[in-house]
Amino acid sequence: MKIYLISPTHYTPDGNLVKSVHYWTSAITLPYLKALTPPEHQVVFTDELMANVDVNTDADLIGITAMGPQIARAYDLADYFRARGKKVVMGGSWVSLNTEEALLHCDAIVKGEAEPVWKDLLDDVASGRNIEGRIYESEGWHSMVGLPRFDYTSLPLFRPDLFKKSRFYRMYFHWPVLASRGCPHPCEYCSVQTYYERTFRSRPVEEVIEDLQTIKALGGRRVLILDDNPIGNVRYAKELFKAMIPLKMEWASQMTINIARNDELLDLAARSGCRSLSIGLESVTQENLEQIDKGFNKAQRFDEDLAKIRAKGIQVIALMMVGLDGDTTASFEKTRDFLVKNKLTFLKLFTPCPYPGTKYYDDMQKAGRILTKEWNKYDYGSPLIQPTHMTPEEMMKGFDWLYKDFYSLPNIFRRMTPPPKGNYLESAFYFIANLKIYQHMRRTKQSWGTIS
Ligand code: B12
Ligand code: SF4
Repeated sequence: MKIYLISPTHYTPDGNLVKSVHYWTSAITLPYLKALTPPEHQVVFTDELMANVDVNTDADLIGITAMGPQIARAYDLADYFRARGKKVVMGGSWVSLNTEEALLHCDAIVKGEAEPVWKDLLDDVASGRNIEGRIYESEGWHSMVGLPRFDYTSLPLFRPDLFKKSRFYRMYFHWPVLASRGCPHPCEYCSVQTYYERTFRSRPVEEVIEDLQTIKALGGRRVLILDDNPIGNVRYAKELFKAMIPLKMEWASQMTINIARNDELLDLAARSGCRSLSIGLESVTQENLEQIDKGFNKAQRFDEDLAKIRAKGIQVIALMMVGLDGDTTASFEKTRDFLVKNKLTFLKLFTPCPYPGTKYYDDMQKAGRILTKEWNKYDYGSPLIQPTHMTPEEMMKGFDWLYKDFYSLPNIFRRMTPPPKGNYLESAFYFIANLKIYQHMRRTKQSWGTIS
């Protein structure tokens, strides 16, 4: 059987497809699903962010994954292929949390992890059994032991040509590695903890190290640990970081600010090559943090926590939400002051996003505060909920202002100088990246919901 797997891109506000010629990392979903597929089937795949979907494919089965605002495009592609008589199956966190809606567009759904059910689904399709309306879901969670290995050179957003010839690209591209799944925290807007039901599981350390060795053998040194929160189990994280030290690789990831509250863990992260961390600070107002059930973030400790991380030469990418219930129009300036004072390397801003399936969605729905259900707007840079102390227009004006001000030339200089001790090449790299974002913001008129 021929299988065609697709990761769609998302639409721009005027309905065009977002395209890119290079990207700093790649999801592993497509090559991983290929590795999970029994060898009697043929699998090809496309990530639409950097390539065009083969709309005339002769595949028997189309598999579509989707994250965030890609879902709108994913449904359009699913409709298109079904109208041409193809069997279409979808998976990923969005469809898993919204099975009824997704089944309007595809034949069947893989709800949750594919490992335990993908083969059954393929057997059903190959033997002509009816899969329409079916939800393939396993009981419980996979142990994460012995996950199949995939071909790293086939990562859909990896550019082998550039990797060979450009030193800049070799620093820029982060090879994705999976160590764990899930997160034990309760943040109520978060689709990850909702999808994984607050579970946290990890792969055996030696299997992760083998993947890192594979990457190293290919000439890669920079890695993205793509987990949602790799310090979800501190003991495991320490063990992993210790085992990574001899590899002398460099890595980035996303995790909670809790890394700063455990000196040994932070030290091991730095020694194992941690260069940058995306951290969900979310808000400088404690009331906001409590409202979204992220009270483990202590706003009054952020200065101290961030200084500790910086002292280890680790760059911090701040993830912040604006427009939460404790925010007023004065919050934008307060947030900017905080970010500049603490010399944050990058900023990713989010408007509150009521992901369907989450508690936050239910709360906002009950309160009648959801402004739109056009999923292509669920890009984190659009007004999706009615704020309490400002209008949606004020929220977006503040959002745009904060982004622009953070990436203004004077603030880039304030934030990036002096650089943290050590890793000076890294600091130079991030300085250039800031200037590139500055340029990008001058050229692009609208909000920047999908800066990644
Ligand atoms: C790498 C990554 C990216 C990369 C690369 C994306 C790419 N196109 O290659 C970049 C940085 C570009 C990116 C961008 C974005 N991302 Co992203 N990304 C990830 C990340 C870190 C890893 C994905 C991955 O490889 N996972 C490992 C694979 C094996 O797991 P998986 O995809 O879940 O697949 C398993 C199952 O879900 C299932 N499955 C999934 N799909 C399918 C499909 C079929 C057919 C089947 C059978 C099964 C199946 O099977 C797999 C095995 O069990 C995830 C977080 C995470 N830990 O997964 C976020 C994540 C998926 N991203 C997310 C978001 C929101 C975005 C952005 C919209 C953010 C933004 N505003 O900029 C953009 C979208 C940009 C775009 N249009 O492409 C969210 C999605 C939330 C949601 N509910 O949809 C996540 C979960 C992060 C988060 N915590 O919020 N992302
Ligand atoms: S800490 Fe991050 S991944 Fe974990 S529940 Fe909160 S938002 Fe989700």
